[in-house]
Amino acid sequence: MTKLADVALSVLRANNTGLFVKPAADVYPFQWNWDSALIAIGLARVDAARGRQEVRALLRGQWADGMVPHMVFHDANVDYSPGPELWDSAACPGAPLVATSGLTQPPVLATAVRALHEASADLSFLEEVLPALEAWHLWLHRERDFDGSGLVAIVHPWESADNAPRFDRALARLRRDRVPAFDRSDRRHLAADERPTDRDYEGYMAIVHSLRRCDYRPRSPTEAPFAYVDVSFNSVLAAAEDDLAWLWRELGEGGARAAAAATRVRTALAGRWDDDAAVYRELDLHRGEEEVTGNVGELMPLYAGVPDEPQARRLFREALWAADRYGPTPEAPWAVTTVSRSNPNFDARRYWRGPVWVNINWFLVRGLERLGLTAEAEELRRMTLRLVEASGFSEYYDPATGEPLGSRDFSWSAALTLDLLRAPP
Ligand code: 9WN
Repeated sequence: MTKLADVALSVLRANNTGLFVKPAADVYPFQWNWDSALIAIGLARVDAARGRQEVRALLRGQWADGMVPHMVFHDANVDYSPGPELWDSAACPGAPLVATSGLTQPPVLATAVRALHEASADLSFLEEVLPALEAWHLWLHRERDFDGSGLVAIVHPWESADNAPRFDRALARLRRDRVPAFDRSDRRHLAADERPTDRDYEGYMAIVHSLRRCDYRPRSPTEAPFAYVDVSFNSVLAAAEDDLAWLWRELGEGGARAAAAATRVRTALAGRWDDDAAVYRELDLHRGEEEVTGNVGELMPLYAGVPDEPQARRLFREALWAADRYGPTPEAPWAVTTVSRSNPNFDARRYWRGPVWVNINWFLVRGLERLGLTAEAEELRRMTLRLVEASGFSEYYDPATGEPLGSRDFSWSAALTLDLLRAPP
């Protein structure tokens, strides 16, 4: 094992609660959905049994209708707010015994289960968890494909990239007059200029309070104050459906539903290609117009294998690696930025509004590899490893200086480094 892998592993050990690996020691003491999946992908490289435990712990939070929540509040005496009291999940029909949030997050979990299976096959584990994954994916298509497009909508920015500028207009529209006072534990740990603003949080709270009235199950965009067909979320879903179909075949089943769903989502995403901008268009359902947003989500169909090879090459050259958009420049050598430099809302330090994130780079490396852009994938993979080597396993990084931002010793940055290093299982 390399020194970098050793340090990555020590971060995961330090954040291990015994039941699950928390995203970070102080800032994020509970279990988050896609964090656990990404952590399990790293664990597949070093300790698949521990990775399976991560999946099991998350699935304890699954609701009767199939939703796997974005947060699971396992018993813990910790300083975190807004916490379980905001959601009051126990009052909702079909909620599990453990307290959870009422939202979901990008469904990376099937991809994690596949990574664990490829590292060390365990058919009985597949028998245990595939029905739960199937139920969650079915729930997404049933409950969230509001417009029948084949793509699912998110109903809260916390289901994707919190304060990304692509959500600004939808948040600005919200009524905030009845939002009760709230506390933010993040403020006790992190610099305010690296986090969402209080105005953003008022919007987040307004959406939660509104969704609470329908037990977090809006039947249409009219019942959901925020309804956004997020390209990034759908790209993760398409890849996860592929992986779920693959897993069913390992069990000797056809996986036909998941395979058909992967094709449906991928075809719908392909229809979002914008030939002028060489990226994919997003859609705010309340606004009703597809648009190029200058947010990194518009590159994510690469991860799901959506573009053909000429499109993928254009996306790389004209967007992902372009100096005036997401790529490196002599003054700001670290890529990929989470917001295009040409977007007036680009902010090099503030959370999902510009900084480089390891998980986004990992998704894009995978996508480039999948489409056969091997040299490009390798360049991004090596850059990402140089970044964590220079600046540690932070939550995100300043693209100009590489300065670590947000929480230090962040679990998915460490876990995905183990995967990017390609450590032997
Ligand atoms: C709110 C845990 C989570 C990630 C999200 C990231 C951030 C929470 C926050 O942290 O969200 O859910 O407090 O800002 O945006 O992607 O899963 O790491």
